[in-house]
Formats: sequence, structure tokens, C-alpha cells
Amino acid sequence: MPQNKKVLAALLALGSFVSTSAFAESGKVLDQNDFVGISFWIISMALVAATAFFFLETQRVAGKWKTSLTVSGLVTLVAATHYFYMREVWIQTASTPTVYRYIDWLITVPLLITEFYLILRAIGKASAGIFWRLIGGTTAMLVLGYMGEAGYMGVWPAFILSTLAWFFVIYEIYAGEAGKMGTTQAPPAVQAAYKTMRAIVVFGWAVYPIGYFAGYLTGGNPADSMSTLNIVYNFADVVNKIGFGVIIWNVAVTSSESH
Ligand SMILES: *C/C=C(C)/C=C/C=C(C)/C=C/C1=C(C)CCCC1(C)C
Repeated sequence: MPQNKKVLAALLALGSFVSTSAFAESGKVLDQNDFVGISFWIISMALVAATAFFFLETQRVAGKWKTSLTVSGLVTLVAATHYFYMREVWIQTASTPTVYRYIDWLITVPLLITEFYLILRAIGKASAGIFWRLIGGTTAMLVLGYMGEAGYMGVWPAFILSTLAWFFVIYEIYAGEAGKMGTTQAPPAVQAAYKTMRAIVVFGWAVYPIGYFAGYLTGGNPADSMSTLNIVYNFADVVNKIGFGVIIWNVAVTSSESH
């Protein structure tokens, strides 16, 4: 069965990433009181499990849902790999792995936002404009966020401009062309999923600017601020990468079984 072989190959590739370590030769291990490090560890494993799950479940759903589920698995695969590195950076150096975090986001966020486009395409004729507005908005949001966190730009202006780009994306999925299509043309189960997914882009994604704010804009002790920033970002990734994928999995399975 070629389908099974493909899934198996993907899982083997995943397995080889599990041992990936940025600093294999240094002797430092996870400290039992390092709760930020522990959160990196737990989430990296949850992402591995979620990836295996999404890839395996592609076999169970109807053809038009397979791409959506595969993309969910790619998001958690890319994130898992980055989490192994981020975990090591944190454990070995106690510093914030900003560059890995943003490389991860720069790949996973466009993939996540593409899920809206894929869902709309599974139900009708979605225009390419929808796709490019979603990709453009999220990319601007992330580039500006990185410029703030990495010191290429003031932390406040980066925060404000990045938030505006996020609002632009929210506008598109609520009141723009995507929003209209997702809430009128789709069958009820898909409409429900679409609405939950866009609520995640508002409420789940809102956790990231809160993390940024806590990390850079409260004027608190830098070490504490960085611990809070990492815990908040890590928590947000569980909701927005694994939780988001589970919603897509649910609508894919429900809609496949009802045909
Ligand atoms: C899997 C990773 C996801 C879904 C990451 C999402 C990240 C954001 C929504 C970040 C947003 C930001 C702002 C709205 C303002 C401050 C800077 C950011 C980049 C943290």
C-alpha cells in the first residue's frame, strides 16, 4: 500500500529528528527546577505525538481533506524540530532562542493561515487574493515582531505595527472575502470549524502579543521577563499549533464520515 509506505517514511523521518541536538557534546542537562526548560521539553514531545497522529489520520479522511491534515502535521513537525533546538539553547545558555522561534513562526504561521484557504477551496472557488492577503499580513506581522525582539527597531513601534498587521488578517477572515465565503457557502460542519479556527486567530494568537508585552514592555527584571515570555509563547504554541490541528482533524473526520 503506497499510502501506508508514505506515512511510514514520514514517521521515520520524524524519528530521526527526535535525537537532534544543537549542543550534543556539552554536559548540561535539564535542571529539575527549570520550569521554562521543562515546558520546552513537554511541548516538544507533544508536537512529536501530534505529528504522528495527524499524518496517520490522513488515511482515514476523504481525499479533499487530506491536504489540510497533512499541513497540520507539517506545522507540528517543523515546530517540534525547532523546539528541540530551542530547548537546548535554553538549557545550555539560559537565553531566549529568539531566532529559532521566529524561523519556526515564519514557516508555521503561513502554513496555518493557508489552512483557511484550503478549507475554503475544499468547499468552493476561493480566490488567490484571499491566499496572498493572508500570507502577506502574517509575514508582515512576524517580520515586524522580529525586528522589535532582535533590536533592529524600537520594541514599541514594532509592537504596534505588528499588531496592525495581525488586525488586517483578522479583518480578512471575518469581514473580508474569506469571511464571507466561510460563513455563507460552507456546509454547517465546515462553517462551525471555520468559526472556531478564526476565533483561535483572535484569542489564541492574542497570547503572543501578551507574551511580547510581558517580555519587553513592562520594565520588569530582564531574567524574569524572559522566563515569562518563553512560558507564554510555549503555552500559546500548544493551543495554536496542536489545538488548531485537532479542530481541522475533527471537521475532516466528521465530514468524511457523513458522506
Ligand atoms: C505557531 C505560531 C504562531 C501561531 C505564532 C503566532 C504569532 C503571533 C500572532 C505574533 C504576534 C505578535 C504581535 C501581534 C505583536 C507583537 C509581536 C508578535 C510577533 C509577538
